[in-house]
Amino acid sequence: MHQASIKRAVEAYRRNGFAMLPSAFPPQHIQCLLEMIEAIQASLPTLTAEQCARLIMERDLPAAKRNGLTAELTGDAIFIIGEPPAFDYRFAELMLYAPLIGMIQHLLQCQDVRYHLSNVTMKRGQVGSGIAWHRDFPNRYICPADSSFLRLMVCLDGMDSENGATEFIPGSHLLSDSEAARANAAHDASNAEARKVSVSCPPGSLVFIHPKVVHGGPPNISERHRRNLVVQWGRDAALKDKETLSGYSVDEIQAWIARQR
Ligand SMILES: O=C(O)CCC(=O)C(=O)O
Repeated sequence: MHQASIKRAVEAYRRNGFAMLPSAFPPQHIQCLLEMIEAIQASLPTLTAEQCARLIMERDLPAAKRNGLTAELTGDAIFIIGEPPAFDYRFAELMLYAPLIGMIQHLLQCQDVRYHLSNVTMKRGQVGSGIAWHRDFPNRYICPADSSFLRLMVCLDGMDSENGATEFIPGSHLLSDSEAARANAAHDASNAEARKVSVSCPPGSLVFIHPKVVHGGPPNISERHRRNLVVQWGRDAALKDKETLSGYSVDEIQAWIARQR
């Protein structure tokens, strides 16, 4: 990652509430992540009940989120793989890619950053659902008392408006935590529809999401998959027992990986 593009990304994150760094993740790591994701999709019949409970299937989401496409037409397509390191420890290894952790530490202004959660948000070709406008702070899954965290997306396939690119309302993060807790993201988005930005990016790009920026995105109407690895990192060890690694520092995750090998 070049210093000048990092500086621009940090400024964009502070100003707009999101930032994109193009093609910043090594191609061999992207390939490995895609293979692990497709191995999970292909092994659905043999997954344990505990693993199945971590999946959200397209067929279980409302048809309205897929432009009316019926549940049957989505087959076995997975929408979200929750806690991917519980399927393959190498997901955790790749999340620790050093330049990535450096960016997270920089944006959170904290050296001892803590893992909160991760997932793969799929939007598979033709069937991938849209995501409603929302702010990540507050959320009902893993959320500290304040907005001292962020989400990072590793965009494995790249994104464009046809394959369901993430959309943002720039500047919508500029409110207090208590205002964010009372705000209605859908309402805020409809008031600012004209300012909406769709993030187009090549494979391997990184997107940093401020916890209070309003974001969402349309369904995937292309033939191509749009697979993103999403990781939430924070300054505090939020909700330790939600996922195996929740609350872990980088060193603790490394020690956990060493035990899985
Ligand atoms: O996958 C996306 O496009 C957005 C993910 C998202 O909204 C989130 O993790 O909060």
